[in-house]
Amino acid sequence: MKIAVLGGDGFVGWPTSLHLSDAGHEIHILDNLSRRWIDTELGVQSLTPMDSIQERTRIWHAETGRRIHFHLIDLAKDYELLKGWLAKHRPDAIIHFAEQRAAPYSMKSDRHKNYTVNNNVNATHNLLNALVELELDAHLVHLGTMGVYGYSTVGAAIPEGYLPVGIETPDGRTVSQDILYPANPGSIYHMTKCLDQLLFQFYAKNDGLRITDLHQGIVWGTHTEQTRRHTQLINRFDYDGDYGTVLNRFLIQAAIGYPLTVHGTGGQTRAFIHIQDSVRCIEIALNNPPERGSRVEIFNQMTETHRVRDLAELVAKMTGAKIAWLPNPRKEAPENELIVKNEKFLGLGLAPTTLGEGLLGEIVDVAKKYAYRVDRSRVPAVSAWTRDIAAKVEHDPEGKRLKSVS
Ligand code: USQ
Repeated sequence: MKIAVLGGDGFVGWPTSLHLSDAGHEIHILDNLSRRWIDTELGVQSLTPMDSIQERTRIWHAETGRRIHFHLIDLAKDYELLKGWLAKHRPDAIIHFAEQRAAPYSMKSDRHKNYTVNNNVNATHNLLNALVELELDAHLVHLGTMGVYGYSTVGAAIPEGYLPVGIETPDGRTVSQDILYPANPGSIYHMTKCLDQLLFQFYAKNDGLRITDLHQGIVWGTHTEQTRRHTQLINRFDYDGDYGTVLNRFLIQAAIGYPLTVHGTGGQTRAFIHIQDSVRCIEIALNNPPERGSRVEIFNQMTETHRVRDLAELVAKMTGAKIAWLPNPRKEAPENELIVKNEKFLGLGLAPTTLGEGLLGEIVDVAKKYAYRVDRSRVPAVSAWTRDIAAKVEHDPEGKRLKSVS
């Protein structure tokens, strides 16, 4: 297949591009490199040293003989450029990762809220609009989030996108219908993914677009089979308070002797998936497109759920790290249960990589190798969800006074 990977320079986009290129597909990365600019804005860098996208693709070609093409395009701002590219290349499938993906970054200030909404919603809408205009029947696979469901404790499993409901009619009958599971975003970032869902519903219904939405959990790990092949193919690895995600952060913190930053009681339960499984799921989704005219296909892309404090205790036990119990910078339930259905990927052959498989130690080793690149002052999460909360997030785990960014 000819596949356009929008946002193919990012944390999941890059290993996905390599994985699909390795499988023999023709890969075109479209990216505005915004994630690299955000590193510059925040004054942080990936734990792992990343080469330019051109250099990465050159190394891939030298290693494998396969070409990955790169096109510098801003989906949210350059509609005509995007449309022109799609008209010229007419890909068979499109994978859409091209969105600002960090909840803390999206909550930093009014400017960051505006940026996240404008960037994410415009990118998605420009893409859908162009597909219709060009009568391009490419299968669109979008990277969504488990966060669209919220993390409330209702005691029942979260279905894969749709909830069957019974509605009473005036004459006393009950009619059944599948509705999108009620959206319950916990940040501006997560809210944009809820808005994406509505855009997908409309365009699938009105124009027959073939769309798969992957509701992904928190990704952990850094290497995949392909990124291991050469030091310059290495994936990015975020550790800072805005872009680092919880389990990877704990592992890096353990590697540099920094107290593990548990927010609140650590009673938050979240869904997780290893990066290797993430790229496999995307391939499975690509190979199982919905029919034209059918509803948006939704998969829960996760393999296990864990409570934050259990993860901290596991990492502490494994490495001897200390745990810091911190005021939570986010507005979120202090404790929640989470049961998630993921039978669709399992039924299509996904064999989950779980926490018990020795990969935690590998990540600590990667973190130790590059520990000299870590700026400890960028480890604390200082983006507060409200002004009231900002006033409480005053000190970092090492006792230094923090300045809230908002
Ligand atoms: N947390 C800590 N300590 C930390 C960092 C986070 O206790 O040092 C807590 C947070 O308060 C939260 C939980 O861990 O309760 C998860 O935070 P996270 O930063 O790992 O994940 P989140 O903000 O939800 O976002 C990440 C990705 C996002 C993806 C989402 C999937 O950045 O792109 O959509 O995970 S999900 O969480 O299932 O919605």
